[in-house]
Amino acid sequence: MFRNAPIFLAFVLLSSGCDKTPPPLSIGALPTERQMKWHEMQFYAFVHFNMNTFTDMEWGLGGESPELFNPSELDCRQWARVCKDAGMKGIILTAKHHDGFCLWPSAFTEHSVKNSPWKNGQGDVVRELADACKEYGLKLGLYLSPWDRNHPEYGNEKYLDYYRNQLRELMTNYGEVFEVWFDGANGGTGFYGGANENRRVDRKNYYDWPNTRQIVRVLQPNAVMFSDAGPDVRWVGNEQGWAGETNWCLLRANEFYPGSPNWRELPVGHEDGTYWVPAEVDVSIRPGWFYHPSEDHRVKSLKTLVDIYYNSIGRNASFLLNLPVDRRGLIHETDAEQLRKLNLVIQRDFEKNLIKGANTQASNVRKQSVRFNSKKVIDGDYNTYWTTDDFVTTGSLVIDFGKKTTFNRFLVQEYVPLGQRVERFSLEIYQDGKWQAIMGQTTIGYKRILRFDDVTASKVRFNVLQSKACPAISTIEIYRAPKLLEPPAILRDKYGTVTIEGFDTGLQIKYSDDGTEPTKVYDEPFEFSGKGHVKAVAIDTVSGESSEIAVRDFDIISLNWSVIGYKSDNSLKFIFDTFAQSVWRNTESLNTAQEVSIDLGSVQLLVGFTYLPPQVASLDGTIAEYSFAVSENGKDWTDISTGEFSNIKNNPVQQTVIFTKVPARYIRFASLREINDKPVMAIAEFGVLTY
Ligand code: FUL
Repeated sequence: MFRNAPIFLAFVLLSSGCDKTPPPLSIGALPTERQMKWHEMQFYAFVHFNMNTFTDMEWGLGGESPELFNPSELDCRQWARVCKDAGMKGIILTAKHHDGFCLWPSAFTEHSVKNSPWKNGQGDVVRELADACKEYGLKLGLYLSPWDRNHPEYGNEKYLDYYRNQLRELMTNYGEVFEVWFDGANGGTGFYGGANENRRVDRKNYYDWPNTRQIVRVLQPNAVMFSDAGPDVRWVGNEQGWAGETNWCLLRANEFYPGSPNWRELPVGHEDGTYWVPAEVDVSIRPGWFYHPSEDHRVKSLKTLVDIYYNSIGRNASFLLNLPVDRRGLIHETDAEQLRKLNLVIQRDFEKNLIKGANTQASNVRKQSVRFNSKKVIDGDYNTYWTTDDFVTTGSLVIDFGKKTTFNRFLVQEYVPLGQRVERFSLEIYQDGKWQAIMGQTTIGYKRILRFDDVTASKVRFNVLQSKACPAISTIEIYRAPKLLEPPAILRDKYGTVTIEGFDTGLQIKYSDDGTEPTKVYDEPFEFSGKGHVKAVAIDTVSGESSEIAVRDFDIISLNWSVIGYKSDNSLKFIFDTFAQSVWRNTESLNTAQEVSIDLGSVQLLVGFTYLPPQVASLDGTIAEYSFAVSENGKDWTDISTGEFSNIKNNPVQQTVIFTKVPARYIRFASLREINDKPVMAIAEFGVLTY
C-alpha cells in the first residue's frame, strides 16, 4: 500500500501542502466565519405568509382578528420541497410582520396562532417550518418585524422589552437559525391596541440596536443579522432585484441603522467601508410580498428571474427570493413552476465549465511558488488562489483552451477571507493575431459573473487593472449558456393600437386577443381598445423553441378622458398616456388640494382602479395614503375607498384597489399623505377597472 509513498510525498509537497510560501497580508475589514458560511449559501427563499395573506394586504393595520388566520392545508414540507428542488439553501419566514400577528404561540401576546381557528389554536408555523427545513437539509431564517402595529405599547420602553422577549423565544426554541431579518420599515400609523394613531419612533435609537442584537449573538452565535446597517448582511437598497455593478462588501456601517435615510448608497456599498457587510438582494417572485389572488398571473417571467440571478449572485450579492405562500398554506403552483424553470436555466447555463483542462499562465506568481500559481483558479477549491508578489497590484492571467472555443459567461471569485481587493478588471480574447477587449468592469468580491454575446477564441486574458493590494483570485469558470428566448413586449397606446415587439430578429411572433393560446401570426399592429387579455409568444422557427407566453391585461382606453379642475398644466396628459416613465406632479400652488378629478367621457361601471407611482429617480409625490370618490354628474360625489399603499416607497409597483361595482363618469383621486410627507402628488399612470 505504501510502495509509492515517496512519489506520493513528492507530489503533495509540490502541489501545495508543504509549500511554505507565506500568503499575502489581509487588507481592510474581513468576513467572519459566519459571514463566509452565508456567502456560500448564495440562493435562498423568503416566505411572506401571515395575517396579510388572509386580508389581502401588504401591511396589515394591527387590529385584525386572529380568527382570520386559517390556512386550509398548510404544508411547510411542500415549501421545503419546492425550495430544495430549486437549489435553494434555506428559508426565511415572516414569523411576525408589521401587523404584529405571531405565527408561533408566543407567551407574550394573545395576538398569535394560539387564538386562531387553525388547528384549534394548537398550531405553530415556525415549528413546522423548522422541522421541514431539518428534514430537507435547509437552513432556517426568521424575520421578526421591529414595527408592531398591534402592540399597545409600541413606541415606549415596554414594547422594547416585549420585542426582545419575542426575539429570545425565537432564538431559543426552534434550533439553529442562520439569519435574522431586521426590517427597516418602522413607525407610523396603526391600531396599537385600539389607539389608532400615528406613532413615530427614533429609528436610530429606539430599538437600542447594540443590545438588541446581542440577544442574537448570545443565543445564536452562528446566525447572521440583516438590516440596512447589517451588522452582518446589508439590504441592497431596492426591492427590484439588483445589486450595483460595482458592489463592495464594505460599508461605513456606523452611518446606517434600520430605516436610515441614506439607503441609496446600499447597492454599491463603500470602497472605504470599515466593516464587512455584504449585500443581500431581496425580491418577490410576484409584485407584492404577500399572496394576492389578483397577482396569480403576475408571477415574474423566467427572463426577469434569470436577470435577477445574474444581477444579484453575479454581482457579489446573495439572492433572497420571496415566495408568497397562499391561503391554503402552500406555495402556489405557478410560482413553484417558475422556480423550477429558473433552476433549469441556471443548471443549463453552468453545465459545462470550459476552463477545465485549459492551460493557465499568470504574469506574476507570488514568489514563483506552486502554492499560489495560476492553476489554483481552476482546481475547484475556493480556499486556494492565485496571487502575486506583494505590492504588485495589477496582473494578467491567460487561459489557453488549446482550440477555438465559444463562450458567453465568465465567472470569477476573489478569495475574500483576505479582504475585497480588486477595483477594476477587464477581459480580452485573442483574435486575428491580437488581444481584443470584450469587457471592462470594477469590483469582483465573493463572486462576479459577466454575461456577453457569444465570442469564439482559443485564448482569454483576465486582467486585474487596479487593486487595493496584490489580487487573490480563487476561481475562474467559463461557460457557454444556451440562448434564452425572451417573451415579446406587448404595448398599447391610448388609441387602443397594440404593438408587439420581439427582442431578437428572425423570430416569429404569435398572439391572441381573446384569452386563448396565442396562435395568430403577428405581422402588424392591431386594434384592441376594450377590456381583456392580449397574449404573445416568440418562436424560433429554426429550433422550434418558444419563449414564455407574455400576457397583458387591458381595460378600457383613456382616449376620451380629460382632467378637470386644473388650468394649464401640460403634463396632465402623463396621467394616462400609457408611458410608465412620464410623470405628472401637482405643480400648482402648494395650498391646492392634492387631488385630481377625471372625466371618463361616459358613465362606466367601475370595480376598481390602478395607480402606478413614479418609476423615475425622484419618488417625490408618491402617494402613501389615498382616497377615491366617484360621481355620475360631476356634482354629487360618493366616497368609495380610502386606504394605504403599503410599502410603496420600497416597492413602487402598480397598486390595485378593488371595490364593489359602482356607476361613475367622474372620479376623484386624492393623496392624503405623501411617502415623505411632502406637499406634492405624483402619478405615472392611472387606470380604472370596469365591470
Ligand atoms: C419591507 C417590508 O415593509 C415589506 O412588507 C416586506 O416585508 C419587505 C421584505 O421588507 O421593508
